[in-house]
This record gives sequence, structure tokens and C-alpha cells, in this order.
Amino acid sequence: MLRPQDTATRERRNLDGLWDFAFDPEGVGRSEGWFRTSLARRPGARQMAVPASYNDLFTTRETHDHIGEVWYQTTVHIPRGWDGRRVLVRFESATHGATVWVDDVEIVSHQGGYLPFEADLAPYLAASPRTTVRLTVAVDNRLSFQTIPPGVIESTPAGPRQVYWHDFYNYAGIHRSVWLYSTAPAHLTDVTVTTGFEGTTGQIGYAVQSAAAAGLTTTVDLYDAEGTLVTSATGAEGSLTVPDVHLWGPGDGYLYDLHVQLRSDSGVLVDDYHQSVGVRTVEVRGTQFLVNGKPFYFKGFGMHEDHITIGKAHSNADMIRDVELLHWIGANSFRTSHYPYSEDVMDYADRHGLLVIDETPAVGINQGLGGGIFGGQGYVTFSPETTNDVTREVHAQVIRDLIARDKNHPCVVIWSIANEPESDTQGAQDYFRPLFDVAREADPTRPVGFVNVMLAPHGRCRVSQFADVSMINRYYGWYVQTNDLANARIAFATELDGWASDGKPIIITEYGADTYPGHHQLPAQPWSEEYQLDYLDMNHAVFDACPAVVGEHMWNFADFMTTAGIMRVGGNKKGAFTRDRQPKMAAHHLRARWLPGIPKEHA
Ligand code: BDP
Repeated sequence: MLRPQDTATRERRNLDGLWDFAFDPEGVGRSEGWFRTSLARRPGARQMAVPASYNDLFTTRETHDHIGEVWYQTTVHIPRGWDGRRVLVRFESATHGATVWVDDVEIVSHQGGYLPFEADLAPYLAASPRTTVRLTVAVDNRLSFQTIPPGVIESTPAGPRQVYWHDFYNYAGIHRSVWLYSTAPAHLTDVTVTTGFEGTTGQIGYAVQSAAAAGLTTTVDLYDAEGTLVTSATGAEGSLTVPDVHLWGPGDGYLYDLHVQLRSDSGVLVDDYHQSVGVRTVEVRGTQFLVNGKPFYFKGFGMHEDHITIGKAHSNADMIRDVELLHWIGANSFRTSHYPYSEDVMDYADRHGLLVIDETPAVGINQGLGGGIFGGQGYVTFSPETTNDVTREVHAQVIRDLIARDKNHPCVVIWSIANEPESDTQGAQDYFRPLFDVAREADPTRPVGFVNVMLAPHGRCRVSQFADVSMINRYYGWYVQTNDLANARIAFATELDGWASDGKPIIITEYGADTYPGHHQLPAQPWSEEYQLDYLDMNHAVFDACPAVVGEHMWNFADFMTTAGIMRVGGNKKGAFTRDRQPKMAAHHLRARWLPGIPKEHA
């Protein structure tokens, strides 16, 4: 699925702005047909920002913790020049499920909160021509054992309660841009690029797919970053040679522009699309992670799409601030914990030479987690009634959809198919084994892994055998050996020796300590800024003593919102930065370690 773009043949209109909006606490919107009439005239209707999470905009508990559907509506004007063309509406994300109506007609329903979906309005417009339509969307935040991520609605004496096993607030709404766009009936449907190089010569393999394009010819022109034509080719598949290639690499987001065109016999341009290309290689060799043939050490964070007021919505201004802070602190990489991020973030990471571990929304497939944090105990992780074959099929589709969306981003260097699932049981092994195959089939060019939880340490984990890279989250000195960094260090080092013996590279994808900003204590105690520094020092000493460790992603980049609970003070406070993106002492500390370069010789 190609992202909407303005080109010589394609046009898009951004539908972001204020939409009419209504909560549907009784769940009657569908049966009462709220899509049939003006939402603005319903009692209790309001306006809603698109994109935004709706949860933090109002002041009541009911609006913040609403469970079920909410309704969005706007009026869309179809440009007259689009007659006879495809007219698509595209949602970059609606969390977690969405159904879309054009006037009275349902045009698409989609489950999954962090990936795009679209529908073609042209058949509807052909049947009932009009220049203005009513676009209504019901967005559902409910999670079940058959959604990714999973959850369950429990009934309580006071009403339903949404339970889930991940440690971030279940923000919901239309979180990213909505587009109306148009292409010719004959159109490009997909582009896939793969890259390599030898010496100073780059190689770009490309494969183009199109629809209704019989008799049309595909051509490609490759331009360098200055806009100079490098080479051209004809045909839907081929390979391009790039002399004196400028490689894409850490800190150097050099991008070529592959201009893909569909032309008629007489040379008329029917459809065209610009695909940016970074020429680079990634490879796992023994315990090394190689980028362009050179050992790479990941420095950075697990992050969240989480900001004050807008929740999980994308905002370019917030993205720029976050990436500026990554540069300031000396980070070269991040993980899209725990779901696919906005495509704008992926584009920006490409341009900034940031390496990304790209994660699916499969978080919380683990009933062993979170006693006291999440509640809702008493389920078995893998069973016919909970996470089951249907869930696995949904999970497989999410992996395919993520790879389909992000496969051409040079920034993506590893696929993470899940965060901290149960992984020490036969059920886990059976569930995950085919999912690694799904990822490798969808993309044979990148390493595939998952993020291991502390409850399934080395020797007990039955899923890590399928991964190319060992990615582990460890909280020695925080959740265990709390306030006992001497023993934490010994326990962590011992476990790491085990992982190192597997002969794969190890990335510490999480290590962190909650720290209330401005809370100071000597001697250091948990929650103080001083303890966060001591905790980091202990962890770094353990990493530096283990040559198989090829990366450290501190948890978390910034403080973020979670469900309320006795373990969280206004959210998770493990950030190096506060939620409003100011440094804690730990940020300065990490900067001192990371800025001079790779902390130790891993080659
Ligand atoms: C890990 C999770 C992460 C949590 C973190 C924590 O991967 O989402 O926020 O622990 O407890 O279990 O801070």
C-alpha cells in the first residue's frame, strides 16, 4: 500500500482539523444509525481535534476512561477534477478499531490501532454522483483476546472495566492524519526496494506492482540528493547500478529518489510515485551487528508516542523536539516500543540517519506480568479461550502489514515481532515459531527478533532460539534486587554470560528505574535522581564487560502515561527526560557516556 503523495498524477487533500464528535457510552450509535444524520445535532455532541487522543482533552473521568465506540464526522468535498478517477480515503491510524461510512454506506472496517487502512469511494460516487459527502467514523478502543494488543472487558458491579497487560495508557481516537487522495484508474500499487553495495558501487533492486495497467510501461529514474539523474531503467523489476554511491548510515541520512512512472505507448504519464531509497546493508555475523559491513553499537531508547494533552497523536513539532533530544544526547537509534509509529517518524528517522528497531503492537501477551501493576489476573496466556489460533492469525497479519508499510525505510534494521510475551512455555513456542516465518517470508533482508522478558531468563526462554538477535529487557536493581545494586550487578552479569553463549548479538532493549524528577537523596534510594544514575552506572558496567552486547536502549526516552496504580506516580517515570521533554540528571549522564562515541570496542 503506497502512502498518499502529491505528484504530477496524484493529488491529496488533508482532512485533519476539527470534526464533529460524540461519545457513545450506551453503545447505541450503530443501531440508531448515527452515521445517517448530522452528528453535530446530537445532544452532547462536541468538536474533536483530528489527530488527537480524545482522552485527555476533557475533564471528566467518563470521557477519560470511556470504553467502547466514539463517533467522528466531517464533510468532505470531492474536487471536480477527480471525475473518473479513484477517490480514496486513507486513515494513517485509528485506535484500535474503526468503521467508516460515506453518507449511509459503510465502506471499510479495520481492526488494529497503529497501521493505515483505506477505501475507494469511486464506486459509491459512480452509483450516486455528488460533490459533497458525509464521512462518519466509529472508533472503538476495546481490546479482546483476539486483538493485538490483547485485553479483556471484565464486568464489575459498577460496570465494564477494560483490562490489558501493557504499561501505557490505552489512548484512543484518530491518532494520525486522514487523507482524501486520487489516482488514475490505472495505478501503481506497490514498490519494493532492496539495496547493497560493493566497493564504491551501489546496487538497488526494485519491484513495482500496478493495477489495471495492461499495456502500460513501468519506468524508473533514480536521482541523487542534489536532484541529478543517476540512472534509469524500464520494466517492472530490475536492478540499478549506482556509481560512487553515497551510503545511508548512522548519522548520515542520505537518500536517493526513485521516481517510478507508468506510461502509455505514446509516452503519456498515467501514474507516478516517488520512493526514497537509502543504500545500506545490515547483517548479523556471530555476535556482531553490522551496518554497511561495520560493527554497530545501538545507543538510544525505547520510546513511546506519548505527549501531554494530545496523548498518542502524531505532531510534527513534538517529533522534531524528540529527535533533537536524541541528537543532543548522542543516541543513534530507538525502538518503536510498543507499536508501529507514525510514518512521518519513520521518514524523519530515514532523513536523520537514526536506526530503528520496528515493533508490532504485540505487547502484553503475557499473563505472568504485572501483578499489582495491571490487575486482571487469573487468565492463562495461551489457551483456546485467551490468546489462540485466531489471535495468532491476527498477529501474523499485523506483522505482514507492518512490513508492507515500512519495508523501504533504510532506518528499519530489525523487526521486533512482540514485546515481552510469555516465552518459557510450549504454548509460547508453538505460537511464535510460525510468526518468525511470516516475518522472514515478508522480508528476507532484515534480522527478526522479539523482546524477551525477565520472567523467561536465558536457559528458560523457548522462543529466542528463533530470533537472529537477542533483545532483552532487564530490571536488575529495580524490580528485583531493589536498592541492592551490588547483587543486581552479579545477577545480571551471570545471566548475560548465558545469553552471550548463544553466539548472537545482544541488545539490551530496556533497562531503567523510575525517577521522580527533582527528587534527590544521598545516599541514593529508588525514585531519586541519584539512584537512577547509580542504576545506569551499574548496568553500563555489566554491558561493557560483555563483548556480545551490541546495544543499550535505556527505558524510557521520556516519562509517559500509564493506567493508574500504586506502582505509578502520574504515569511511568523511567524517562531520561520528563514528559514535557526536559532532561533529568540521567540525561546529562547518558550524554557524557554516549556522545564521545561507542563506549567500548565491540569489534
Ligand atoms: C517492561 C515493559 C515496558 C514497561 C517497563 C516498566 O516492556 O512496557 O513500561 O517494563 O515496567 O516490562 O517500566
